[in-house]
Amino acid sequence: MAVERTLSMIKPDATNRNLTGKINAKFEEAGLRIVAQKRIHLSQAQAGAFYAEHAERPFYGELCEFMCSAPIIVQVLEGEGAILKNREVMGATNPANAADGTIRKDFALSVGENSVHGSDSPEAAAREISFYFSGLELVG
Ligand code: RTP
Ligand code: MG
Repeated sequence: MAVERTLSMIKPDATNRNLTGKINAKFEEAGLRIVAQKRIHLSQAQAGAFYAEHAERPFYGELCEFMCSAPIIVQVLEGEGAILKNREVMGATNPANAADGTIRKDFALSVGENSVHGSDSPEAAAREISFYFSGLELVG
């Protein structure tokens, strides 16, 4: 399987509870290398732009407000099949449906406050990585 890069966000519910280290340990244990990482505080407009694909969904307003309610960690994870592997490590969107040992099973508070985001396709990964990082910030 090819080495890929994927965009990850550690969401406000997790940064508020100082869970960045525990979440990063799960990525690293799964063989995902953190090749870029920074802490930022999104504006409402930036959160809206990042989640533009969800603009028509009923939870869009709530999601954007939540994502700019506190700082987040944005990061690029690299590894074999990293996009799918990260989705596995994250677990199901709704923590009630997430498998044992996944980030969302262990840490998420609800379907909305679910601790992490991960790109869901190669196209999304390319778009989402370039939303937050320049080429100079990506150290392989
Ligand atoms: P993500 O994009 O964050 O990695 O999560 P996902 O693919 O598992 O979920 P997606 O359907 O893309 O939804 C994006 C985020 O919106 C929030 N959400 N809230 N209240 C709700 O019913 C609801 N559904 C989704 C979650 O924070 C979800 O991660
Ligand atoms: Mg998604």
